[in-house]
Amino acid sequence: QTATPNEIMETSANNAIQTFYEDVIKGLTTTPKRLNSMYFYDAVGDKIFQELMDCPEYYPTNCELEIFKTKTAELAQTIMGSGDAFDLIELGAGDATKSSFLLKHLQSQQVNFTYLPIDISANVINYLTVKLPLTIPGLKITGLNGQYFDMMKQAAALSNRRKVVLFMGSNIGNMPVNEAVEFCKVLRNHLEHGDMAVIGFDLKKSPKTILAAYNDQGGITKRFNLNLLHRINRELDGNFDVSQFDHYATYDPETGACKSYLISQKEQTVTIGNQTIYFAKDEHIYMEISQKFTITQTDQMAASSGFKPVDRFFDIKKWFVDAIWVA
Ligand code: AVI
Repeated sequence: QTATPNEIMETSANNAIQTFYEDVIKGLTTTPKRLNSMYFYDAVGDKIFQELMDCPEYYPTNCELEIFKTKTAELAQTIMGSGDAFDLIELGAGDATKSSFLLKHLQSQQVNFTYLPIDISANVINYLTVKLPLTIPGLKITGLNGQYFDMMKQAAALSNRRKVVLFMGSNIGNMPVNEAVEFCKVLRNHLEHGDMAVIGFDLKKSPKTILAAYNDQGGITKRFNLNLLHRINRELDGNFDVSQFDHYATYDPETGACKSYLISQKEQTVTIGNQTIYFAKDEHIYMEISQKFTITQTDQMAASSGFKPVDRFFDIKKWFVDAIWVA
């Protein structure tokens, strides 16, 4: 018997919940406790992240937006290479606010390219495939809904044109450095010689500026972190008393690691499904790393994953870089 589309959707939703549950239990039963920041982004988390991007202390979004707004022509020139038709793939496209500046420019110059946004959210892909051709008439777009590398395989199967991959927003900083190198190696393995990657890195700067961005006065980052506990309550039958956890952010200027934690305000137990988790007073849950880089480190990362750095674009303050690598 073949499954109906509804049954297939239900099964994959159940699998996602099961994986979420297993990851949460595994993370909260190891020492020190940890949760994976990729689970920040449910519908509520997406909204809080939007608020965060608009808050005065959170600078990375504005810096990269400035690069895409003011260096559009140079960026376009670099990625166009010899001018042959190419595929522009964006990993984790979101609402494509920043990349839209590049897309508009390429379209206005009648460059022959297809935009392939990849996102884990079907909503995002549906929205982009409807909205972008309205705001950028004539844009060729093929949305791909799924995991990055599964979708890159699909993109390779769709055409043998040269590929340019955008991986922006300093998303690479949410992996520990060794995992980020592994990620870039896998990315390289999904590309052909001559393909390109445009990678957004948040750079080392005044530790106070960095810490303020991850410990904003309005408490948006705190809500962003605590939302994961609410999400566990909502989706995994948890009973976190969220008011008994506080947000704590650190930045280490030596390593460039900005880390956030939730701290248990008292001795307490929490149940999630049929598991009981004990928290000592002041015990922490490690939530997220947002790694900051030097230019030398970005070049080293390119070299150790099989890319050659060929160009870079900075914002005016040099707080952020979009590095251009060739495979
Ligand atoms: C998505 N990512 C690059 C953000 C960052 O800056 O690490 C997520 C974030 N976490 C706290 N504030 C923003």
